[in-house]
Amino acid sequence: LSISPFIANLPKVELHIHIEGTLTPSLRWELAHRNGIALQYATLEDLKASYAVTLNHRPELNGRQPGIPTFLEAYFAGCEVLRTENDFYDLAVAYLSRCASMNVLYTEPFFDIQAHTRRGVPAAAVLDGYLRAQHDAATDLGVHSQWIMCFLRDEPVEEGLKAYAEARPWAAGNVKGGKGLFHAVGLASNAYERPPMLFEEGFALARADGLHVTMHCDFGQKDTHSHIAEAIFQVCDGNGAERIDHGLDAEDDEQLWRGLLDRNIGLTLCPHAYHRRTSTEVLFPKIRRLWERGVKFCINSDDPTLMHDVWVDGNMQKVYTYGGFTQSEMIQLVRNAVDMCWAEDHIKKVIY
Ligand code: ES4
Ligand code: ZN
Repeated sequence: LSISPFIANLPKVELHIHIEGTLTPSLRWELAHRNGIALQYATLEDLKASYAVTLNHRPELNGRQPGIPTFLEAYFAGCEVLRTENDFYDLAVAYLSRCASMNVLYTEPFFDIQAHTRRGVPAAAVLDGYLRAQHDAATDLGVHSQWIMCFLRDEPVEEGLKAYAEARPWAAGNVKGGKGLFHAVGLASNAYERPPMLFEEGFALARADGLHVTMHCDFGQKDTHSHIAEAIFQVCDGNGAERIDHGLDAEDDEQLWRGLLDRNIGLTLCPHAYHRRTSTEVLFPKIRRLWERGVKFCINSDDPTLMHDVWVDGNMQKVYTYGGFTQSEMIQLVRNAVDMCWAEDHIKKVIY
């Protein structure tokens, strides 16, 4: 599916992208070499080929094809080469430069601090690398970003709280002396039997610091409807999350989509991620029905390098081509992202 000039030229905002899911095979190869890390692939071509066979993660099956990693295993395996502040800087600058080339003017990338600290990487290496990239991309490329610290929901809650305490000096909000890298917390990784309410204490700490709260409710997960119900009605002292990442399963449950409408909670959808395992005929009418009901959502990429190199422009192209969205509706989808984002007003105004 090639990207039309209309989609390519559209000013964009991306609200659902994991920075670790933007690591290209080429940069991974380069960082492995730089850090003296042996990869299990003999050549860059072999490494690239390994990206074509990543399975979706289906932990409920507790089974897999031998030798082929689940999606999240591949995602965390890629992280291994990220060791120094410069590595994290290079990863982030590569993504933010790509934003410039796609006319993404503003982005809110997720980062998984625990994916690195649990390997012995100092939190400061991760956070200072991203902070420097955030600054340089805004100054040099005009690409502004406000980042989102995710709790790894399949790790113990206590580990998440420790990670938050470590990352807190880099927060925005009302954290005194905060360096301003991230202005929200999220909830990522394997949702299997890990409902949002388990992390209520983490959300409360973040809210007390003046940060925003969002959380993943992955499409097609076990207990997906009850996870979405928690995210809408229960978390944050019953106020609900400010956004939900994915949340597409709300479409076939009236109580849930009405809850999204009533509470003005927007969804950050990633159509290509679902399209990998859902037919065009099922997926795009589903997205269209959400639109017809007035549920607010925007279009994003999730983990582009682990998902066939389909970036936010490719995701928007899919909605345009397969979803029957007009040009003015595509523009409205970008406006939704602007509306849902947590940028300061002067940044929002520049976009639309
Ligand atoms: C993720 Cl739950 C999930 N889905 C896709 N990418 C991810 N990265 C971290 N958690
Ligand atoms: Zn995601």
